[in-house]
Amino acid sequence: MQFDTVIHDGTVVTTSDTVKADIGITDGRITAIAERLAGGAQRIDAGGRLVLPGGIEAHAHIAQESSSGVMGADGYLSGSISAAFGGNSSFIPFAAQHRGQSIDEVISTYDARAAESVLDYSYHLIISDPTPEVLNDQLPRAFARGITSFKVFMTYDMMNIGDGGMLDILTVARAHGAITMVHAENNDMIKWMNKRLANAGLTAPKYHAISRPELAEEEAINRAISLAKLVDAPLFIVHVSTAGGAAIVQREILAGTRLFAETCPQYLALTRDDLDRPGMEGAKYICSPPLRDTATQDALWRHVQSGTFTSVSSDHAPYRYDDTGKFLNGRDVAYPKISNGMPGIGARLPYLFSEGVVKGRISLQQFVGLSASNAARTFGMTQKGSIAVGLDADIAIWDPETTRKITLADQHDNMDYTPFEGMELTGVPETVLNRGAVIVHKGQLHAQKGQGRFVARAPMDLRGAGHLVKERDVTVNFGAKI
Ligand code: DUC
Ligand code: ZN
Ligand code: ZN
Repeated sequence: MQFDTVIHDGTVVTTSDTVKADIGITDGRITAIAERLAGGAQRIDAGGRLVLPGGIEAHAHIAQESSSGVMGADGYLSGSISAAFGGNSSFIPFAAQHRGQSIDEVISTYDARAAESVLDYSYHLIISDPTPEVLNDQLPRAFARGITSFKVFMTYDMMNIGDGGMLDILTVARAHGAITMVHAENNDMIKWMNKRLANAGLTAPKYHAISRPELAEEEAINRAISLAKLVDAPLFIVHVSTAGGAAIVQREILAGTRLFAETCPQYLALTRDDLDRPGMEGAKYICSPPLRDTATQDALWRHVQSGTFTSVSSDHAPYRYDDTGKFLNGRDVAYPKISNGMPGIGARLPYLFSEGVVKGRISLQQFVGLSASNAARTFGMTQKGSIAVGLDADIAIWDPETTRKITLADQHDNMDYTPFEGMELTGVPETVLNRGAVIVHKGQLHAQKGQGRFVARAPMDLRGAGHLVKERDVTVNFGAKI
């Protein structure tokens, strides 16, 4: 067999196996896996290296305006390059609908923005305006194009669609085999806390941490799950930041609810003390939900270990520490006026590998699941997320031993800080391939702007699990078809 590329002498890892094997690649796909493969126009020596599925970043804000209209610092070029240096072969950023926009308009805007990507990509649609046209015509058109997931907000006045809006979206999603992602925080609890803090003159960045109580997340996670159960729709809870929230997710998964969730490196690595850095430095650590404490970190790690989380995602939301980003509303402003989010798309996998695999918290198999395979299965990237004959040759070759300190320069994004600066990590994604093309090798970029392709995703298979609540079951609800 003729191969374009052979990766040889590496240790190939999937969610089920760790084997010494060579991989043959033809026309961007994996066409052979064997103990020894000869040939290959290009041969990549993976001796002493781990050959893993390329990461799939399932939560990133790229070329996206925030809920208050602030454009992030990374477009699809810098965002995808940073992701590639961080061991990813594809990503699924958000395409955000702001009120009054049609979904078709949103998708064509993001198609233009994403044309620069060096990674394959899809979008999760953020829905903030679920009008009848959106629900009945525009979302079905988006599904037909292979956009099979979206995010809704339970907080932020400009985004919050209320419980009724969520039920409508969950119902449409259920009908098409799409999955709904939710930012779960109780809006009124946060507004009430904000008012009390403002009245007391407590405006420094550190007060952001207490303005969004753990209970606000826990209550909203509980409510979101109840809403999803009422219409028997799959649900994905994004950026879980609390022990209580994770425990609810775990309990529901064990009870058979079709539920998925993620946490993020910042909730595992950083604490609210980072918001109390001198001057306005704490602004760098403002994200929502906010950073918590070390007890929460321990609890979240236990949930990572025990399988509560589908993935560990970056929630890359890059606002520079200047007046284009964090301080768009001025430097000495109260915390609610500071742009909300932090970068991390390049650091996600090196962090998870080092703190997870190298420190013995998770196995290599779990790492592969949390970094790529689970996102591929959950979000319908059927050609990606594992190493098997027939799949796209999306591969990350890791040097598992080299130790380095995280620096801003290593992130290759458009940011002027990294919240993980100085963290010492072992393990480097040395070579990254997207559909067979080497895009990063030994610290050098080999990708061409725009070589990434849109990935049409498959609907979720909704057979099997799932429960019809009594009140919607025609056999026991007096025959009401609702
Ligand atoms: N939610 C996100 O997912 N990212 C940034 C800010 C937010 O509220
Ligand atoms: Zn969110
Ligand atoms: Zn986010």
